[in-house]
Amino acid sequence: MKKISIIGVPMDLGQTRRGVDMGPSAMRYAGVFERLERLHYDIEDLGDISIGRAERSDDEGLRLNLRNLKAVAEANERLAKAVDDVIKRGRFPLVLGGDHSIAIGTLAGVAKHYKNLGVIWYDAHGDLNTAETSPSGNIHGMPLAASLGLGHPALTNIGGYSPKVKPENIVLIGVRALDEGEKRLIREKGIKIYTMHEVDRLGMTTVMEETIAYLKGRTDGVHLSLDLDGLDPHDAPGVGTPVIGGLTYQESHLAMEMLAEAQLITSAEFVEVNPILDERNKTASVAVGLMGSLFGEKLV
Ligand code: 5AB
Ligand code: MN
Ligand code: MN
Ligand code: MN
Repeated sequence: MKKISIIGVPMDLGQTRRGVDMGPSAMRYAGVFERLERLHYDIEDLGDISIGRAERSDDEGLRLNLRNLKAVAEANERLAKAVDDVIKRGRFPLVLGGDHSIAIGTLAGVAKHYKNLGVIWYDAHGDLNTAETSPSGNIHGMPLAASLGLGHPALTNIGGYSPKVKPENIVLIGVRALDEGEKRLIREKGIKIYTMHEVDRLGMTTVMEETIAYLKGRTDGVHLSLDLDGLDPHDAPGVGTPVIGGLTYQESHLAMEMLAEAQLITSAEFVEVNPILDERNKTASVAVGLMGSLFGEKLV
């Protein structure tokens, strides 16, 4: 029986919209624990990682184009440790965000347990910026680059090692908003990507069949990093950086169901839920529903 440990990460320092720190509470309120318990998992909730506070004048971070660098790095070190402990205890880490900068810490905790960790990045964005290419200085746009070993050492060396993941072990799904530097990086490193164009042309069934076949052959564990803004804002309005033309609720459930069937995923995080921007906790509920499908919930 799968044993799941929930870790909340009330992080909002990786971007500038307040409220995403309440994401873990919103997903708990939407019933994540009960939902998975009903599927007969051994489930525990470890509570929240402490985040610290933004420095009043974050001069260093702003000079580097890395807003709140110190606080983000410190929280990610704590998260990496917590995730590492969960895996050492033979349990599945389920991380609830918080903004996407926390993927740096999650991956730092996960990747040391695998020789060839795969990553599915389900997101409207590539999150492949560094301070040099970022138009915003927001670290939530940088976690995948940092995990590849690109960017400031305070981010790339979380957990005391780098890189966490190889470019050929990554699959991006749902992408529809990339900065120029990110496009260059994807081309240079040959990162596998299903933009909305490919999802529309091939259909989600083929996208997931190909993704699963691709990762099954080359990885010994796969982390799912699901940014709720990968979904269309119609289905997931409570996110800080919505982009029109996204993945539907149905496509997303299908993707999770196919991952469940393939028994591919060994760790997961659901990020960027912002209850202040949401409609009656809709986005948190959608997130919890997707977790249900990921963990094997069936309609009949
Ligand atoms: B998210 C943008 N590329 O770097 C940047 O929500 C947006 O974790 C990043 O995917 C969005 O600021 C980060 C313009
Ligand atoms: Mn995003
Ligand atoms: Mn993201
Ligand atoms: Mn976002």
